[in-house]
Amino acid sequence: MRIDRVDIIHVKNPFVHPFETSFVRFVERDALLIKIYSEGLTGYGECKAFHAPLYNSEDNGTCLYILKNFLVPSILHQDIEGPAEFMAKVSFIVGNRLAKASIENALWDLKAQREQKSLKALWGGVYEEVKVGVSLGIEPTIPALLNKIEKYLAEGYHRTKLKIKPGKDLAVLKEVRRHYPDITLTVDANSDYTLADIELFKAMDEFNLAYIEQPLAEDDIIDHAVLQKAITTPICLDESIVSVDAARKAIALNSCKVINIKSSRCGGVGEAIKIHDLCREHNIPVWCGGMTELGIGRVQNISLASLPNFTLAHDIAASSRYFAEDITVPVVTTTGRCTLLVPDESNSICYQVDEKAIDRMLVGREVFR
Ligand code: OSB
Ligand code: MG
Repeated sequence: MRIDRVDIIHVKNPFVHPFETSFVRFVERDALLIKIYSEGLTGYGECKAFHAPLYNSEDNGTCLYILKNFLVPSILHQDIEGPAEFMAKVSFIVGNRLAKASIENALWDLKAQREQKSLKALWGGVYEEVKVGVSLGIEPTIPALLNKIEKYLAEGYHRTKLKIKPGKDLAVLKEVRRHYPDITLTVDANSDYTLADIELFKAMDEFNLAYIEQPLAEDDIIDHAVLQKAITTPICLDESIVSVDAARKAIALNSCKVINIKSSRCGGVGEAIKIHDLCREHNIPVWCGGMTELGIGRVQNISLASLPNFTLAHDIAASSRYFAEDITVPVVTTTGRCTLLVPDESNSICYQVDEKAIDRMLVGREVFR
């Protein structure tokens, strides 16, 4: 496909409630969108970076730099066969996976349109619907958190994940378990602990968590193995799994029993599928992680989550859980069973990008042609 023009679109969309993680309290989704024009079609991708390099080493500023100086020039006015050829072409660039994935995702959108196939068909999805879980931010008080849990349980979310950080962990968990002894509960530490906290994680075993997500640092694959050996609760890696190679090492070392797959974090859907396949061979269940994305990314996540080894509930909440307004028509909404229906050839589910909504959220646009 010949690439005629690329737009990098900067938008901001306020959260309906601030979302607090161990690393920052988000009040808005500050995001870059990619629009690629090719032979009369347009494909969209969403860059999952944040305003600052807090989740990993990239942010919107670094992504914009890499996009403008390397990634856009590598495709503009070129004939690109598809996402895989693009990834091979930019493999000389070390890291910068969130930036690469934003273009890769837009190329998948174009490929699906050109071949008139769903992403589910292109990626080998099998499920008609996927289960959603909720990720709850750190709240100022335990009663405030209990209120949120109650609200989302009433909506039917299939798993409740609590963000934790040092000082906001065991005491919170104890209260939550006292009120909800039987719910499927997990925690996400976003890398905020070290092996010095091993006793704290041993103490978590009594709360019967489905898994503890990313307790230690991104590059601490050995320490995660030591921790996994010392506790019965499964560890689920998020930040650490930046590639299929990272997944291979984590599995070989027994650093985790579950993996959260985010296509953005590992440089695109092509790599995400390789991780999925590897985990399937090794009986490691996976689920689709989220980056509080806008609709473009959220919709692509639904199709990824339809692959066979995505067996645990996903962080693909209804859009309204984060935003009053979103950039797709329709906006992502859960079924009465708190699942999401996967668009494919056999149903009429079709998400379109809402360009008027993008214009309302617009901060700036750079056009490359
Ligand atoms: O670690 O999974 C994470 C949000 C921002 C950055 C990292 C993470 C998260 C979430 C929210 O947990 C997931 C979502 O609902 O999009
Ligand atoms: Mg996480």
